[in-house]
Amino acid sequence: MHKLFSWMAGPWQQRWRSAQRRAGLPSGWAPLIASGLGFAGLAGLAGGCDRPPVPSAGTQASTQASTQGMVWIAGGEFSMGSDARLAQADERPAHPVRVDGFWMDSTEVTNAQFRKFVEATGFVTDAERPPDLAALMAQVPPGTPPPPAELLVPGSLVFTPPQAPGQPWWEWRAAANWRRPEGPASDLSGKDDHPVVHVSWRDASAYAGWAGKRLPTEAEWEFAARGGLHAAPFVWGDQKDDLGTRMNTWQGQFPTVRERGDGYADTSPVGSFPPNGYGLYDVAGNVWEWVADWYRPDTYPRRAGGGVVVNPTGPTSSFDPDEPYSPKRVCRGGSYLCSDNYCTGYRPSARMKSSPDTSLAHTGFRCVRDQG
Ligand SMILES: [Ca+2]
Ligand SMILES: [Ca+2]
Repeated sequence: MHKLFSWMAGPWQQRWRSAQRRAGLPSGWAPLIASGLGFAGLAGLAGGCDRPPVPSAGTQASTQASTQGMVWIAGGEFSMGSDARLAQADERPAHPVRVDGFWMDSTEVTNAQFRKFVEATGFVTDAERPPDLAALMAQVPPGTPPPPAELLVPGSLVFTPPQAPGQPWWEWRAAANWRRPEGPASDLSGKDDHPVVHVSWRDASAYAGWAGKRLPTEAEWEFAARGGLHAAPFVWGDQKDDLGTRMNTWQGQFPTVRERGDGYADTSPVGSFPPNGYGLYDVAGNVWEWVADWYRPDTYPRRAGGGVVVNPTGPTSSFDPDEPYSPKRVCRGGSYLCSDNYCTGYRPSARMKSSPDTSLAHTGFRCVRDQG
């Protein structure tokens, strides 16, 4: 569903639910608000086209793409997914997967890195473009009323603590984008080494292509995030001790009480917390990270019993029963909005999904590169 729809309130919600019922679909996004999986699931996106936009100028960062800032992840076999108590249905069952070796960015892509890409190519992100109404309406059930024309302006979703129980915590804010993450009055001062946010899957893919890299597959991401600790519930092991020293997440009761127990209420400079066993920083927390795969909740059950799955690239198309008209890609690793008491998306098996043109204040990415 388009991010505008996720923001609109009151009578429009009732009309949308009616359209959902007429289409024989679950009346969706109010339950999502309470589910935690609604973090990004609420936020479909404009554009609709899944093909990453091509930068308008320049080609690649260099013809000999560098592995500077990357670590070599020797491939291997691991148990993907989880059957542990905290695992959501779409993380089950754990199943054997093998991936070949690859290079991976040791950190999330930073604002400074993304700025170089934009300066070299003139690239314009999805959040900086007006939504395409036709593509937007293709992501909601027939009969859904369109948003008011005055809302069809560039913008993105910014986290705003709800003032009352049941209110959404994402606010659609015009002119919010990667350069101005809180809206027109904000900028990136002091945030060069913070992860870039408000970038869509399409934007992330375009950056990766320019850098001579690609987005990791979901299997590559999870293999790397586990850091050699296969089947451990956390990227550092089994102990749920002092999470504030491990990663940048949410301390306090989400979504109303935000404490700075780990030192950061929002994003943190990449590499502010200890790396995992493979030398990768912030694979738990800070920002969610786009991966290449389409999302389906039944990806893992479809693999079960088939032996070791080798270099899986995910399903060929997406389906999310919560929003069946909105194809979605997978995000991994949790964010500064994930809390111990509410959302445990920082677990290495946790999966999030969002439409490929969605941008959010807590979602970024990192890239990988093949050997050779
Ligand atoms: Ca924090
Ligand atoms: Ca992360």
